[in-house]
Amino acid sequence: MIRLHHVPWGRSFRVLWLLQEMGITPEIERYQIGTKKMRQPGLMKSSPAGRIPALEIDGITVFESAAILQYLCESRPHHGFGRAPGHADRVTYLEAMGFAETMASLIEQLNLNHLFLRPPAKPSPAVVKLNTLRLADTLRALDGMIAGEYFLPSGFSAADTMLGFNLFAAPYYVKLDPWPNLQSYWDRLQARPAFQGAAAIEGPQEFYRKDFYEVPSDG
Ligand SMILES: N[C@@H](CCC(=O)N[C@@H](CS)C(=O)NCC(=O)O)C(=O)O
Repeated sequence: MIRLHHVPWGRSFRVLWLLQEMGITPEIERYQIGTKKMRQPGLMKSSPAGRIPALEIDGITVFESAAILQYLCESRPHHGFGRAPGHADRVTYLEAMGFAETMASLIEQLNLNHLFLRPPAKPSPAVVKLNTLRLADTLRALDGMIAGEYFLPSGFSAADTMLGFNLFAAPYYVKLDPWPNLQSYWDRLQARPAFQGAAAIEGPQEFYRKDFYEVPSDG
C-alpha cells in the first residue's frame, strides 16, 4: 500500500507527479488547508506539524516533500530521477531541492495574505509587496539556472518536480513574461505525460479564484 496525504495543488503535487513519473498511482487521503482534519491524529501521526505531504510507503512514513522525493529516488534508483554523491550534477541537484522551498515559502506567505486571512485579520500591503518582490527575485534567479531542456544538464530529475510545482503557483503573483526561458521550461514540464496524469488526478485547481493577484496600491 502506498498512501499520500495530500492537498490538491499543494506541495504534495510534487510527490504525486514524481510517483506518476515512476508509474505509481498511490491511494490518496485528501485534506483542505485550514480544516480540522489537518490537525487530527490521522495526519499528525504521519506528519508531526500537521503539514502535507506525507507518504506511507515500504512500511515507513516520510514527511517533507524534498525528503519524500529523495527517498523515492534512492529506493527506486532505476528510474534515474536522483543524482547520487559523486554525480557531476549532485551539488546543483541539492541546491535545487532547497531553493524550491525558498521560493515556496514566499508563495505560502502570499497565499496566506491574498487567500486565507479572514476578517477581522487583514493582509499587510507592505508584506505582500516585499514578498512579491522577493518571489520575483527567485524567479529571475531560477531563469538563469536552467541548464537546457530541464533544470540539470543531465536531464529530467526530481529537482524539476520540486521546482515545477512552484511554477504552477508563482504566476498568480508574478508574471513570467520577463523570462521566456523560464516560461518555456514550465511549458515543457507541463507537457510531460506524468505531469498531465497527476493534473488529471487533481482536477481543476480551486485554490486561486483570480488569474492574477496584484500588489495592493498602498503596498
Ligand atoms: N517544507 C514542507 C512544507 C509543507 C507545508 O507547509 N505544506 C502546506 C501545504 S502546501 C501545509 O500543509 N499547510 C498546512 C498548514 O500550514 O496548516 C514540505 O515541503 O513538505
